[in-house]
Amino acid sequence: MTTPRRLLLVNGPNLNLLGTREPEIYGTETLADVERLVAETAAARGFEVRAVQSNHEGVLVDAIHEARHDCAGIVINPAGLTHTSVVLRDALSAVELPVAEVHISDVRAREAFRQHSYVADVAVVHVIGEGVAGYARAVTLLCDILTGQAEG
Ligand code: CA2
Repeated sequence: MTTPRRLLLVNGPNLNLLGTREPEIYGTETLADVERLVAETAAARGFEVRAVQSNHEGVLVDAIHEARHDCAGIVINPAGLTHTSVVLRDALSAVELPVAEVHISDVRAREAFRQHSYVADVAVVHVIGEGVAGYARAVTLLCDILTGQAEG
């Protein structure tokens, strides 16, 4: 079977509020802006994108499971589930697709409870604290891996 030219973009709980609250932490761009940026960045590399955002863990797990049928990789900002969810981590691990983990804010410089990510060691790309632009870099790095252009 040929590798599908599609990425799954997953945004976790509360990211539907992006651009409406806490602009000093998360900026003023909206979830729609993020989804557009990811789609445009991926299209430039020949990939289409299926985007999902949910405030419900099980919906995200189902979307990740579906991806194994028709996606080549996953870009995910698990939001608060990053720091709590073995369930989400197990789903990402189970589908055996390359995963790019994105955080808009620099979680390393924030509260202690944000320092641990259950997703980090099942991801091959990590982009942290680069704002919404970090999603574009994550897509580029993931596409490099998928098309065999990664360095090192
Ligand atoms: O920096 C990130 O991207 C985070 O994944 C965002 C999560 C947070 O729990 C992580 O520690 C770091 C929070 C997402 C909630 O997003 C909001 C956006 C605007 C207003 C309120 C929440």
